[in-house]
Amino acid sequence: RSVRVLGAPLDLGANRRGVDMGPSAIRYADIEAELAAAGVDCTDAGDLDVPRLETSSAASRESTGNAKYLDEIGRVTETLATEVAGTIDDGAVPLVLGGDHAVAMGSMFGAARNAEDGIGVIWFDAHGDYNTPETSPSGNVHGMPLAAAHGRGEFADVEWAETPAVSEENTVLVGIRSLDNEERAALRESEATVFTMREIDERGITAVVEDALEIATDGVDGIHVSLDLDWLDPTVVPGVGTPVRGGVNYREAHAALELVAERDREADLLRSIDVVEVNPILDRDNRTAEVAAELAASACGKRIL
Ligand code: DIR
Ligand code: MN
Ligand code: MN
Ligand code: MN
Repeated sequence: RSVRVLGAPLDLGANRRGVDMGPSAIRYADIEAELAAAGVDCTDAGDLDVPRLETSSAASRESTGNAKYLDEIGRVTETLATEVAGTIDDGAVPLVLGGDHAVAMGSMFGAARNAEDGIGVIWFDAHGDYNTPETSPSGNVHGMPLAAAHGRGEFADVEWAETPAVSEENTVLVGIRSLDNEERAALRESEATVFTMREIDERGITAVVEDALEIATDGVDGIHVSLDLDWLDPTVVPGVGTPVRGGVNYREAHAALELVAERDREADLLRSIDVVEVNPILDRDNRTAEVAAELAASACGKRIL
C-alpha cells in the first residue's frame, strides 16, 4: 500500500481562520511516523497553492450569490482533483490534509475521474454538509461539499460540479447530529443513507460502519473516506471550528477507521481519504492534529497486534 500526502491549506470555505494551518499541525503530529507504523509506503507531495483571504482580489472577496468565495474554491477544487486523480493513476492512495471541508470536493471529483463504475463515499461528520448556495444559512462552502458531489441545487449549474462525483445510493453519512432545516429536508429526499448518532448509540459503531461499507462499496470501483474531525466529541478534539456535543469517542473513531482498513485489506476498496477541519488556533497542545494523524494511520492499516 502506498499513500501520498497532499496538503490543502484552504480556509475560504469556513468562517474561522486557522484551519489553513491544519496540514502543518498534522505533519507536526508526525503523520509520517504514524503511517510508517501502519506499514505504509508514504510520500509527502507538500501543500497545494491555495488563494489566501488577504490577497484575494476585491471582487472575489464578495460572495458568489450566497456561497462565499465559491469561484476561488472551485479553482482549488479543480487543482486538487487533478492531483488526486494523478495520485490514484500512479497507484497510490491520496491522503488529503485540510483545510476546511470544502477540500473534499477536490478529493471526490478527483477520485471519481477515472472510476469506470463510479465511487462511493463514507462521510464521518457531525454535520451533513448538504447545503447548497440557495439553502445555506451561513454561506460557508464547507457546509456544502457533499451536495456539490451530488450536483444538487445550484451546483448543477457550476461547471466543475455539473457531473456528479458520487451517486446518492453509494453515499453514507455516519455520526450526524447537526442539520439545518432545508439541509435535513434535502437529505431526507435524497437516496443517501444517513446514520445519525442515534444509530451508533443503539447498534454500536461496528454494526453501523459495517453497514456503511456495504452500501458505499456496492457496485463501485472504490470509496472515498472523508473524516471531519468534528465527528468526534469536542472533549476529545477541541481544535475544530464548529464543535457539536455528543460525538463519537476516541475508541469508537479508531474502531470505525480500523474497520475500513480491514475491509480494504480484504477487498482493496479504499481509493482516497481526506482528514479535515483541524484548527490549531482552537486546539490544545496539538491534540486534534494528533488524533487526525492517528486516525489516518488506522484507516491506512495501522493495527495494535
Ligand atoms: C452549517 C455548519 N450546517 C453550515 N456546517 C459545518 O454552515 O452549513 N460543516 N460546520 O462541517
Ligand atoms: Mn462538521
Ligand atoms: Mn464537514
Ligand atoms: Mn485500491
